[in-house]
Amino acid sequence: MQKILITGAGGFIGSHTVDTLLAAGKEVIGIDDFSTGHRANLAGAEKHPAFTLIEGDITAADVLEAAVADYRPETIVHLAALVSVPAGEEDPGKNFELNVRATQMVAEAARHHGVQRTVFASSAAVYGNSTALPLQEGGATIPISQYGAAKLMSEQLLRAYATSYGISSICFRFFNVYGPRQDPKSPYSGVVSIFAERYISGAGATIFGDGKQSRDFIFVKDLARAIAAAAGDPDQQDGIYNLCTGRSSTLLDLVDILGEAFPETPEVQFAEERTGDIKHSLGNPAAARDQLGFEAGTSFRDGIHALLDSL
Ligand code: UD2
Repeated sequence: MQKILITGAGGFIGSHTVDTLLAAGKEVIGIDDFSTGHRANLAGAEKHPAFTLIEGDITAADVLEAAVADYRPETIVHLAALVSVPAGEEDPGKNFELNVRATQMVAEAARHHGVQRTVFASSAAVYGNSTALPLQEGGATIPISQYGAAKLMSEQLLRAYATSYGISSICFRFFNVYGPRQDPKSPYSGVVSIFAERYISGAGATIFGDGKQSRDFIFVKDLARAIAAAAGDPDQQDGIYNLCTGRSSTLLDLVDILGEAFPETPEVQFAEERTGDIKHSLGNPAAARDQLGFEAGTSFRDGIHALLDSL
């Protein structure tokens, strides 16, 4: 049975990836220190005989090395991270530790123990403020945050490990991911989970700006399917790929869909635009479609309803 080790297994994206890999018949070794992930996210996985959980911090001496030496996975999926742009601005040292040095530790553990491939969670933040929409993998990468810079450095490190040591590398640039298990209470949570939680509790939502800002919102289970395929299918091609839908949705679209589901909710409020916000973000999904056969099939409406059903 193919063995896949996954860092950040208890996180929002990690736990869906674990579930998808287990459903595909893989043996999964998950590592998480539950600093931001939640053990409850792994409730289903922990009942599965092919799942092993290691509780630990991957940047602590030997945690990762020992896990990779013990289990000898074919692939490492590296999702553990300091997970947001604002968190990286608040603590650049921690950002570097978790979003660059940890990647290097993953790559070294891979090199020492014959791992064949790494799959890495990068971000659309590597594109910075580019307005050349839709964003393409070959376009300019000029990050404007500690977080974006670290993700770009990690992509480059993994690419260098591929050329120097032949460890296959697939890096995914996530766009705006939403869906079940994204913690709405985190100050860094995405707008979809914040608004869903507010509508469910009967409170109105506040839009920063005019609501016409748009994002490429991708449903987490679609994203997890792409990650799991990259991890489990050796025929998938090395490279850097956007994980996005290629479809643009505004915040006004979001409140329309939520408003239909909760007609009694108070009118949405409008407030000052958030400093540093970009107006539009949209990815080009062609490379992932053409080279990996991946398509994010879930419509925004269906994804929002799936999220609401999970709450
Ligand atoms: C996302 C990431 C950010 C970075 C960036 C890269 C999250 C939470 N943020 O920022 O870390 O990776 O992408 O491009 O994943 N908004 C409201 N009301 C609220 C909350 C948000 O109007 O209560 C607005 C917000 O001002 C923005 C839009 O919703 O215009 C989307 O906000 P977001 O934080 O979900 O995502 P984004 O793309 O700004």
